Amino acid sequence: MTYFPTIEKIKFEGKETENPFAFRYYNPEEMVLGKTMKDHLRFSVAYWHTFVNDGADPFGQGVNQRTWLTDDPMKTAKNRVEASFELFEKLGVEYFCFHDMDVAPFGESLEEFFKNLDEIVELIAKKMEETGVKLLWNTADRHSNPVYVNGAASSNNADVFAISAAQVKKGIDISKKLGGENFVFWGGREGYESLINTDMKLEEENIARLYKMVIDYSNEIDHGDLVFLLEPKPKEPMKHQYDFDAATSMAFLQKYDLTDRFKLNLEANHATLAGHTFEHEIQVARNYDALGSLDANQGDMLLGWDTDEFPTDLYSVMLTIYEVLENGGIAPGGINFDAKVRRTSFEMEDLVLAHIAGMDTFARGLKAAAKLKEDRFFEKIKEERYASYQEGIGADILSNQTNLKLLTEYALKQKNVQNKSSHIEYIKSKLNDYLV
Ligand code: XUL
Ligand code: CO
Repeated sequence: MTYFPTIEKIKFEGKETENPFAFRYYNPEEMVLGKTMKDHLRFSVAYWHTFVNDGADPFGQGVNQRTWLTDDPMKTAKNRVEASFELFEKLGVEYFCFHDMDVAPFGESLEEFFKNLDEIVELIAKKMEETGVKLLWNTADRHSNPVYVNGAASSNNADVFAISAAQVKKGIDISKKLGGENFVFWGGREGYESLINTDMKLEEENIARLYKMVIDYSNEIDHGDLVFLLEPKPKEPMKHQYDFDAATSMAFLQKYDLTDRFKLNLEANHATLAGHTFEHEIQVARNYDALGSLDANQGDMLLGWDTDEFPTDLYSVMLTIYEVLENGGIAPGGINFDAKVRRTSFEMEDLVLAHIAGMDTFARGLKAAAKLKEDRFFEKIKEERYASYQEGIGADILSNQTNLKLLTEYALKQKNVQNKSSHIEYIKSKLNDYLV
């Protein structure tokens, strides 16, 4: 049985090819800065957008043509597993990510959900073994079930806190069984609508309590290498999300002493919703030594919500991958396409075309970023710009050998302080050269 009968294994054919089902830039084994493209990029497919999303929006029903759908939810879930591994192999993507709710139907109760999960996870394990595809991360969906209407670990209802904990425990058990490298917490409904009825301090403390339990449990079951990732997002679904952006999330992790086991999973569209660029968020994470993994997508500045489009904006991707290179790589994280096809791209083949577009954009971005690094493009600019810290008073400041009194003495002697122009327009036009 094949779910993508018209699709062969996608090959690299180079940029001149007219074949839409070929890579024009992504050449997995090609070496870039001493490492294969595939090892730099560690691509992952997001199960929810690719195998579950039906294309419905608030104004219309699902439109996506999907060959795995049946009337029986368990049968559909099994078909999806088969279809997903077929797609991973055809794309040559070695990682995938899923929420518990993506892979198995909830049924009538938590107990039934766990039973369904066990059955499907068994099948996933078999397919992983057969294909060598690995689990980048899994997560517990603690936002779609109506029980989470007031939050999960941040709920005012302690019973809900317990249910959310049980779902997370199951998720970590699944991670252990499947050899997951990371485990994500995106606080889908961890936030609030109004302070009028919200004990924000208690809610945040409770989230931290859950994370302490999570660390303890992973150690207890001998899964202590698992990296936990907090995924910031400023809004949607909640008006105020607690993990607003990278800096807010780091403050939380530091306050509750969680930085040993927790890093960040950063997403491009979440960055722009927070009023930041993706590269800003990555740089913040790097400053804290906390870059974990990336959810690759792009938003639409004209819309202002989380559109989760496949990443095709080369400029932004180039700067993103530059940050990854500066980080010394992204492993054990990866580049997960947390992206969905537009509603008008409803055919099965669009799932393939969209991933090829994202992979090719990242491959091209990688090459441009590697050239920037080889040329020491940004380093040279920054070395010159911060040269005043290399000697004299600047060197004293950097080596902490001065104080307010000494600096005042120095300042009073400076009669003619000169600043230099940044020539930022020239720099931007030179940067454009890396894209052509
Ligand atoms: C939601 C989002 C999630 C997380 C995993 O905006 O990005 O899919 O990546 O829960
Ligand atoms: Co995401």
